[in-house]
Amino acid sequence: MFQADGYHVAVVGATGAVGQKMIETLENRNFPIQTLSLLASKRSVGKKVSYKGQEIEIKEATPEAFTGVDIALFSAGGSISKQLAKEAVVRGAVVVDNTSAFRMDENVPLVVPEVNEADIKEHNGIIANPNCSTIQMVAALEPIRKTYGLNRVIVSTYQSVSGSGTAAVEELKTQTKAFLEDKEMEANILPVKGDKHHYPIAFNALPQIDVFQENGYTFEEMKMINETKKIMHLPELEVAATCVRLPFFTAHAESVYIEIEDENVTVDQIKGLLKDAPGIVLEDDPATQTYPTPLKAQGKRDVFVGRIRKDLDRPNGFHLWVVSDNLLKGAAWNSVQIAERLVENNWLKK
Ligand code: NAP
Ligand code: 3JM
Repeated sequence: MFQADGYHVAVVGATGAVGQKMIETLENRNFPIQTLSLLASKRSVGKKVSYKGQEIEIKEATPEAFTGVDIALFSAGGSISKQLAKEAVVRGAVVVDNTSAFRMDENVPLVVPEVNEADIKEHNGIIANPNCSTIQMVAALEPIRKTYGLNRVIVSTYQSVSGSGTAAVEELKTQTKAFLEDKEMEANILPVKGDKHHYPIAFNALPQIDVFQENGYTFEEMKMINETKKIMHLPELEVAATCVRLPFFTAHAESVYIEIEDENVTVDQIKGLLKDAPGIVLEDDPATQTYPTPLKAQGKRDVFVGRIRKDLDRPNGFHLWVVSDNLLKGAAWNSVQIAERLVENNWLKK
């Protein structure tokens, strides 16, 4: 089960929605692990989590917990990453960070392996995992950009509650039950945990994910805008985003409008590119009502694309529907993929 020639791996936020999927993904991928440290807050110390049939006790995430760790996967929120990621790095670990803490830092690569794998090797101890909504979109757009160029992106998202953690998942369950029993729905978590105003998510749609910025966009929208330009190495790319939370549990869907450089491209040519692209599954056949949905994408590692149409007014415009499991490709799987590339390419040590 544990390999003597494997790595010392730590998962920070091991009790959370993302952390749990990280542990599952490490297990499913048979990642070469010699020791596995599962770290969370003080509240969880002593809880047990199973890995390959063995019960592992949760320990508190402290600077000393990273002694001897080779690879640390962080998903305990931005403030924990800001406190502890560098503590892990000074102790010799390479950190794959799932939070927004370092994503726009120019010394930190921001990586979706299907798009910019080579950026991993430029790391200085920390590699950032992009936001879930960004990851699935850039994975779908990269094959198109490579062949036909990309000028503009306008995206609207349809995001599940698991993106806001286990408390939001519980809140949707409780509110749904209350609503169906004609009781008052209590809202304590969404749209932003810890914020002043809360709205019910059950039977609703919330056009706010993360906090508002001065320009009127939410932080989630600005993450999509800024991260897309960085990952695709297209600082001049025009990107606009509207991010919406909806009452389903897992996977995010996106309506993506793009303008490419070439005006003579057909829908079949775009489909041909996506059909053979790494990590992408094309599910697109109006005749048989075939297209991706969040329920079908749940539990899968791929990014699913369908509903590809040419814009009716602009010859270089296309519309796509992109769906993926936010906890897998959007978080845990993308992080484990980065860890796999680190060890396969011998990029752990500089
Ligand atoms: P969650 O279900 O609420 O889990 C939060 C995790 O953080 C739990 O394991 C929790 O441990 C741990 N934690 C909280 N306070 C801590 C502390 N003081 N010290 C150590 N650990 C602490 O949230 P989630 O959905 O898994 O998300 C976790 C983080 O991952 C998010 O805040 C976000 O930054 C990132 N994330 C990234 C993506 C992405 O798109 N890449 C997607 C979702 C989330 P306890 O159980 O002990 O409280
Ligand atoms: C997804 O520290 C926090 O408040 C976490 C907020 C958060 C983030 C983030 O900004 O790191 C919750 C859910 C993300 C993310 O992936 O960007």
